[in-house]
Amino acid sequence: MISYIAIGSNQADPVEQAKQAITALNYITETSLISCSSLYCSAPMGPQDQPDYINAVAAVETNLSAIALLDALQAIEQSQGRERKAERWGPRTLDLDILLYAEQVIDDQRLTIPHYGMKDREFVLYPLFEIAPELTMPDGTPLIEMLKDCDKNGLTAITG
Ligand code: A4P
Ligand code: MG
Repeated sequence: MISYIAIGSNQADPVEQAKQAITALNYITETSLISCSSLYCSAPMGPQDQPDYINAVAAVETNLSAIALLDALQAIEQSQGRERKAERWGPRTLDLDILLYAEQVIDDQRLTIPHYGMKDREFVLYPLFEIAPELTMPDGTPLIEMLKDCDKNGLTAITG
């Protein structure tokens, strides 16, 4: 299965956090990294009294179920010092969200796929488009159509 993973960080050297997470994806059992977007700098969504984020999107090929992949991603978050706090959309060292898992639509207690927020998030849609310009959502909507309604909001690719 091909799955797309969103990477986000705005604490404790976010560029390094993102790079380390990308490396870690390739070490998940039965999973290999296919491609990864540039790293992007984005303005915080949610509380504004927090640093800008570094965001990226990676594609992996995996034999794991979606839930097993989520477990592996949460283990990576933990190993990179993630603390779960009550504040919604607050700062974090690392957030790894499953955007898409093959063509599947999943709606259970632990997992909503496609990711509920992706359609509104420039820091998800533009990096995803960089690595998968031909992608369509499980409901048939082309990714490129979603971009037309999504302001870049200052999103910039960073080099290095
Ligand atoms: N969960 C359900 N569906 C999924 C999925 N598709 N992928 C559940 C991953 N997890 C999923 O997530 C809470 C629960 O969501 C998980 O236990 C899982 O069972 P979490 O990572 O513990 O909590 P969270 O990260 O605070 O929630 P969430 O919803 O992932 O946060 P968001 O909505 O991603 O917001 N601004 C910029 N510029 N860039 C960012 O990356 N990120 C956030 C976090 C806020 N502002 C941001 C950014
Ligand atoms: Mg998350």
